[in-house]
Amino acid sequence: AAAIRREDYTAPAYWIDSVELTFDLDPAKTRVLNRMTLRRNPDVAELPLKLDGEDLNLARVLVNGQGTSFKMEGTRLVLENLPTGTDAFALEIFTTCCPAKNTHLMGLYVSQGTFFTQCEAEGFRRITYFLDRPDVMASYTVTLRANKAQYPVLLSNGNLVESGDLDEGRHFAKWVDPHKKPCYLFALVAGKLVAREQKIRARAGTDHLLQVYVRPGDLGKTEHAMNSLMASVAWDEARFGLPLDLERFMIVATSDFNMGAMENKGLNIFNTKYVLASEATATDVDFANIESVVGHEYFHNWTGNRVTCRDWFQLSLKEGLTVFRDQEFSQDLAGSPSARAVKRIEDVRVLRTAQFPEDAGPMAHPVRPDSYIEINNFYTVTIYEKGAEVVRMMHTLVGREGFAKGMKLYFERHDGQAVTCDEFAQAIADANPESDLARLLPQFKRWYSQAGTPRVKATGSYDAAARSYTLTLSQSCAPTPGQSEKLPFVIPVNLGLLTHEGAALPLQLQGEAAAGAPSRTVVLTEASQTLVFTGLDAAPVPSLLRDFSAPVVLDIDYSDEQLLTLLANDPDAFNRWEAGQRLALRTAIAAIQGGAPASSDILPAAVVDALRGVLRNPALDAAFKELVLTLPSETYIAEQLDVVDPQRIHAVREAMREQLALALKADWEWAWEQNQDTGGYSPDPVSSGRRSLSGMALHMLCIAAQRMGDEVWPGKAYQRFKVASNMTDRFNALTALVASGSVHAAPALARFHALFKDEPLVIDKWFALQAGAPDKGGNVLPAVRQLMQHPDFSLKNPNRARSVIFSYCSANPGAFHRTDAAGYVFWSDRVIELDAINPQVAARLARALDRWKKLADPWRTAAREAIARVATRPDLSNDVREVVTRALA
Ligand code: DPP
Ligand code: ZN
Repeated sequence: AAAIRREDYTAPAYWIDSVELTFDLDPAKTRVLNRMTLRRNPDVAELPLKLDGEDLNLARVLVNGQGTSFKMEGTRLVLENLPTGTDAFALEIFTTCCPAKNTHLMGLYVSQGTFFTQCEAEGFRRITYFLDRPDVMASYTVTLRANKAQYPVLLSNGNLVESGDLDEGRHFAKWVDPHKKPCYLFALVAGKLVAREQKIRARAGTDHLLQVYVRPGDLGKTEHAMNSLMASVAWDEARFGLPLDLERFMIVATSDFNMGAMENKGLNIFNTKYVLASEATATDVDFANIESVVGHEYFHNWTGNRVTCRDWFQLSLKEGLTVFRDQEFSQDLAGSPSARAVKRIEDVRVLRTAQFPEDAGPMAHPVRPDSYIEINNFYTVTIYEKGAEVVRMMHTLVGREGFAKGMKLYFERHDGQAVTCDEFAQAIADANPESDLARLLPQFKRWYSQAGTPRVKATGSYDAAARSYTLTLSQSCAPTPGQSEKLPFVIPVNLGLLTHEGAALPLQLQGEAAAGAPSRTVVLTEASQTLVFTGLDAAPVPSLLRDFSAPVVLDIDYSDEQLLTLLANDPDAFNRWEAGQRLALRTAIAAIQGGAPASSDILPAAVVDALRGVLRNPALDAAFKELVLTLPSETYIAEQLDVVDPQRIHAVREAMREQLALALKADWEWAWEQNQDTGGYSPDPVSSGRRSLSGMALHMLCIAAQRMGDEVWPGKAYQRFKVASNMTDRFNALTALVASGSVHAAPALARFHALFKDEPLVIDKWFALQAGAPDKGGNVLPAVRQLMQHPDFSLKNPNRARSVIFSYCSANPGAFHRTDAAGYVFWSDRVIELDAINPQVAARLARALDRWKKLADPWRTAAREAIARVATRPDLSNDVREVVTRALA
C-alpha cells in the first residue's frame, strides 16, 4: 500500500449532511440500509464521489430513488453520474456484513453474544460505504432492529426517540444524535446488558442521566467507574467551564476490545479492564487506571468530539490534549502536592520507557506525522504522551489561568469544526498575547513537526572571586527517519539552585536588581545559552528541569555528592526522585560495562544509606518512597547504552535488587510493619501508596529469604496471599512468591486460578504474572507455550493475547532475549498467527523488536532474521507490513 501524506490533504468533494441508518442485526448477516443526503462541495473542482468500503456485500445503490451506474476502484465505490449543481441529493446504499466473523474488532462485531462497534480510525467503512474521514460531519438517525429476547438492549448515539415491538419476536429502537459528528464517533451496542444509573444536575441546572452498561453478573463492579464519571463531569465544568452537552451519557463495557476505550459521542465503549473493579478483583493500579480512562474518554466529549481533527495527521490535536487533561484530572483528584508529584513521576516514567525509545527507533514520527501507511499504527506514545507534554509546555509558558483562557478561545473559534494542531496552538497563543508562547509560536511548533528527543547538555562553573555561577545549556537532537537536520526547540526549563547542604537559594541573574524566588522557568530557544547567577557564596547544586518541564534528556555531570544532596533535599519532588534514579543508573551502567560478574555489592554504601534514609523518612509518603526505591527498568537502562546486552542488564539489575533486599532487610521489615492496612479498603492515594510500599517490602524480603535460604518471609507471604482482603495485597503476595522462586509459588498459583476462574480480568493477571516471571535457566518460554495450551487461553481475545504473549515478548526482557533465539522465533510465529486474526494487535506485537539495531550479537543477527522472516510473508496486513518494513530499513 502507498503512503498517505499530510501535504496531500484536500477538502472532500462532497459533504454528507445527514445519515439515516437502519440495521437489521444478525450475527451471520446484518443488513444495513444507509440513506444519506449529500451536497457537492462548491470549493472543490467537480470530482466523482468515491466512498470507502471494506468487507461489505453491496446489494443496491439509489440516487434520488433511482438506480444508478457505479464502479469499484479497489474497495471504493465510485459514482460519476451524480446530479450536477450544488443542490442536495439523496443517496441510498444497501449492504450486508458478517459481524460474527469479524475478528479484527473494527466495524461491527460480536463479543459474547453482544453487538459492538469500533469505528476509529477507519472502521465505519466496514459498516457501510461512506466518506470515512473526520472532516465530514453529519447528523445521524439510527434505527436498530433485532430479536428482542437475544438483544433486549439497543443503544446508539444521542437520544432514544422511539422504541417498540415488531413481529416475529423482534423489536426496534430509534436514536437521534443532536450533534453533528464524524463517522469515527458512530457507535451501536445490542445485547443482554444491565446498567448502573445515576441522575446528576449540572451547575447550569440541567439534568442528565449517566449509565454504565455491563453484563448482568458485573453490575457490582461498576461503582468506581460511575464515581469516576461523576467526578469527570464535575471537574471539566470546574476547571475549564465545559459542561455535559447530552441528556444521556452512556458507557458500555466489552471484554473484546483492541484499545482501552473509545469516546463515541454519548456512547463510550470500554474494554472491561477500564470499567470493572471491586476490591476483591482489581488492584489499586486498576482503580487508578479506570479513573483516568473514564476521565480521558469523557474529556474527549469536548476535545475531540465538539472540536475534532481535520485529518488523521492531526490525531494529537485531540489525543495529546486529552491525555494532558486526564493527567491533570488525576492530579487534581489526588490532592496533596506529594500525591500530585507521584502521578507526575509515573507519567514521566511511561514517557521515558516507552516514548523515548519510539522517538529513537524506526517508528519515530513527529507529534503531527507527515505520512503513514496504516493510521492504526499511529496511535502511539508519541501522539498521546509526547503530545500531552507539548500541551503541558504550552501550559507552563502561559500559566494555568492563561491556558484556561486559551481553551475558551479555542472553543469560541472552533466549536463544531474539524481543525488542525496549528489552530489549537494559535488559540492558546492568541489568548495570551504577552506570553513567551505568543512571541515564540513558530519556533515552538517545531515540537509538532520534528521527531526525536532533544538532549539538553548542562555545564556549570563557579567563580569564587565574582561569587557567580555560570550555567551553559546546549540543545541538540539526533536525526530520525526522514529528518536529518533539526532546528532548535523552545524548551522551558524549570530550575533552582541549592547549597551543598541542601538549602534553596534565591535566584539572581546577572543584571537583575535583586534576588528573586528560589525557582523559575528559563526558556531555551538557541542551540546554546548561558545564564550567570550572582550573589553566591559557594558553588551551588543546580536542580534543573524540575517537574520534568520538557520532554528532553538532560545530560549533566553531577558528582555522587551533588546527587545525594538533591535526593535528600530538593524541594521539587520530581527531581528528588530523579536524583535517586541517576545514582542507581550510573551505578548500573558502570557495572554493566565493567567486566566483573554481577554481585551483591554494586551500589556504593552512601547510596544504600541514602535510600534507607528515604525509606525511613517520616515526612515522605509511602507512594513516593516506593518510586524512589524502585530501580530504573531494564528497558530504561538499555536506552542509555549504545550496544545492549539484555542478559547483562538483567543480571546487573537483579543483583542490585538483591543488594537492596539484603542491605535494607531490617528496614523492609519495618516498612512492612508500618504500612499494614487498618480499616476498610479504599483506593485513595494514601492507602494505595501504603499497600504499594508494603508490597514492595514483602517482595524484597522474599528475595532476601531466597538468598539466605530462610523460609519465614515466604511463609508470611503465602499466608498474606491466602487471607488478603483485597486484590492489591493478594496479588503483591503472589508476585513476591513467584518472582522469588518460592516453593509456595505453584500452590498459590493453583489456588488463585481456582478462586478466580470466573473472573476473566483476574485470569489475565494470572497469565501475565507467569509470562512475566523471572527466567530460571530458560524456563519461561516453555511455560508460555504451555500457557497457550491452557483451556482459558484464546488468541482472539486481545486482553488474553496481551496477558501471555505481550507480557513475555514486550515486558520480560531477561526471558525473551535468549541466546538461542527461540524467543524471537516464538515472536515471529505469533505476529504471523495474530495478523490473520487481528492486524491491529499483531502490529503492536510486531513492535517488540523495534530497537533490535542496538542489540549486541548474537541477539542482533537473530532479531534481524526474525523480523525478516515476518517481512517475507506475502499476505501480511498493511499494519504489520509497515512496522516490519520500517524496522528493516
Ligand atoms: N479510544 C482511543 C482513545 O480514547 C482512541 N480515540 O484515546
Ligand atoms: Zn483518546
